[in-house]
Amino acid sequence: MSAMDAAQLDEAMTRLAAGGTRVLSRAVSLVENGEPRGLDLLERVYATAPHPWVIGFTGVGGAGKSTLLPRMAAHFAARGEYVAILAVDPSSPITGGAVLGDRIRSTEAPDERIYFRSLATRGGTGGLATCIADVVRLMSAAGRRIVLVETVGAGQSEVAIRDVAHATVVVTAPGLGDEVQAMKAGILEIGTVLAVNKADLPGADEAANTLQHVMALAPGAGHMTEGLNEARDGHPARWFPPVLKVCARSGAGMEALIARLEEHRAFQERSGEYARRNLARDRARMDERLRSLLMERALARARATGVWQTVERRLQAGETDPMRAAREIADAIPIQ
Ligand SMILES: Nc1nc2c(ncn2[C@@H]2O[C@H](COP(=O)(O)OP(=O)(O)OP(=O)(O)O)[C@@H](O)[C@H]2O)c(=O)[nH]1
Ligand SMILES: [Mg+2]
Repeated sequence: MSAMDAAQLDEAMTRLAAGGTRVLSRAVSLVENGEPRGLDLLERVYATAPHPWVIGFTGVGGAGKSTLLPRMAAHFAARGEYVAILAVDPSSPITGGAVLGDRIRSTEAPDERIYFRSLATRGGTGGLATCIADVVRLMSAAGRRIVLVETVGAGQSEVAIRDVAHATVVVTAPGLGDEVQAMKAGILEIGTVLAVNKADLPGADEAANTLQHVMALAPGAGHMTEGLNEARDGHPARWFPPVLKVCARSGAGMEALIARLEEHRAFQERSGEYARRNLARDRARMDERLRSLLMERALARARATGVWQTVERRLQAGETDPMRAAREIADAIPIQ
């Protein structure tokens, strides 16, 4: 648990940069478990590694996300890119069978250009979004500048991924009947691309058409074409989510999907949105780190002056309650 010295950190960073998956897996565990050595490492990681390009994938269970991500990663890898796939499941216990299976899979991955990892974290003290952001940045330090993130389970993880991703692919498939559900959840609004997977199955065309119609009815959709709409009639350039049919099983449509995402990234870079998202992430991380540093210092101070012990004794004796006790300690800590 003890912290690492400078020489050990240098070595850890060098080994990370070499791209080895075993070293990377150990580093992720340190960060995921919120260990002091993980924090030491993160200080180096944030100081040296740039933000990677992060693409989030969301959509109902069974749409084919877990099949699609490795397939997409393989296409990136074939171009010589190093990629990370993160599956985020805050609901599953750390010792869960599926997660264990996934972790084993990561060390057996046939292509070292593709690193797979599932995160079963509940986010520790800093919250889920912070943990994902840290792991994402760690991937960059390990030379993986493209990170694909799959949300598993609904709600919390989707929000956390939206915070950290530059783009979101909403995945659906024929026969799931979830178009209406997706509309209700407002999920179409967050999509960069709407991918209708399982194009090999009957009903894929119909599902894609339905989605296109739904999108055309969205507020502000009038006269927009799929993808990039250049500035005109007083409107700035805007992005309208294209609907794409893909087949994760055969890989059909994968290059088109990647091309759309790259087009979107170029648009974001040009408009400044890409940098804005990175900055928002950095600000959130700064605040989170500041919170925990101040907390550590304040508690150390309260213990050193004996205030914490005095109030805690009164709590034990039933002379105060937890809420009042906390306020008493906080009030006794001088803030210069
Ligand atoms: N026919 C066909 N089946 C597919 C395709 N892609 C995925 N599947 C199948 O669909 C099922 C669900 O795929 P997953 O990749 O596990 O779906 P998921 O979205 O990750 O599901 P959750 O993790 O439960 O949310 C599996 O049986 C896949 O083999 C495809 O392109 N065509
Ligand atoms: Mg899955």
